[in-house]
Amino acid sequence: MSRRKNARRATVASTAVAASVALAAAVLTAPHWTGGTTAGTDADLSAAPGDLVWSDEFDGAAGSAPNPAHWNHETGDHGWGNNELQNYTDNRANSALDGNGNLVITARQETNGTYTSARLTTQNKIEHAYGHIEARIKIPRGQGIWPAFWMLGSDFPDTPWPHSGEIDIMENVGHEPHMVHGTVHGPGYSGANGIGASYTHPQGWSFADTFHTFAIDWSPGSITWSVDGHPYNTITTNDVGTNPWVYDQPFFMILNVAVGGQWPGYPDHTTQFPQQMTIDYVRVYEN
Ligand SMILES: [Ca+2]
Repeated sequence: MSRRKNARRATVASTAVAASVALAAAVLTAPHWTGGTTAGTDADLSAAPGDLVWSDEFDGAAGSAPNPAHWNHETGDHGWGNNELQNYTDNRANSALDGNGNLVITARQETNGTYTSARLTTQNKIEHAYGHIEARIKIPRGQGIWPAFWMLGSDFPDTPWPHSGEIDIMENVGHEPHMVHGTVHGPGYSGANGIGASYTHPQGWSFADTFHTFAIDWSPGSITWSVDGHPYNTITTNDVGTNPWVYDQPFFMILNVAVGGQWPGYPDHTTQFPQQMTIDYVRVYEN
């Protein structure tokens, strides 16, 4: 297991104007990436999860909406603080169950050249502190495509980002098809100074080729990231130094596919649309 701190860009966390401004400033001052890779050679598996306390298995009729008791749509085309291109919609063309037990988020290039996609959150519906939080996902692919499974503190936006806390369970940028990233952003360590690590596919294959499970094991003062049961990074209160540890509170979950942005760059002639992120389930277990 390798452990490192990567400087990297912020994930957008903003629906509030004030938070957008703050986040945009953080992002714009953080235009470099100095991260490295973590080989997927860990032999030990995550601790066995405890009782399942919540899940969405995404069972339902093809074309139906994700369960509104669990999921909100966040919509808009304002760039989300990262100069992203997509307009997030609540149209079934951008998010729907597939009838085979999956939620599919589809990023499309529309006939007028613009991009649409979807961003779903569990805010004010499903919020948890601690446990084993896992999703089984087949990510999309391509330059400028940016899928993510992540969380924000439930007090956002009343508590502005990054003081609200952000836990990125899985992010991928299309120009790194063999790599995923796990990161926390908090006060004093956000944007370029977010703390995290990356995990490289053990065979060097694209994560978009098949389903993978992306998880955190989260307990007071500690978060461990894993892919397919292989832990690859642990961050504890020691890692944030004198900065606040803001992860001892409930968080809500987010699933989205962004198109373009400072970190992933932008689609080019190699990028094919539509692109789909297929989510088999999201599960929360007690630790
Ligand atoms: Ca399923």
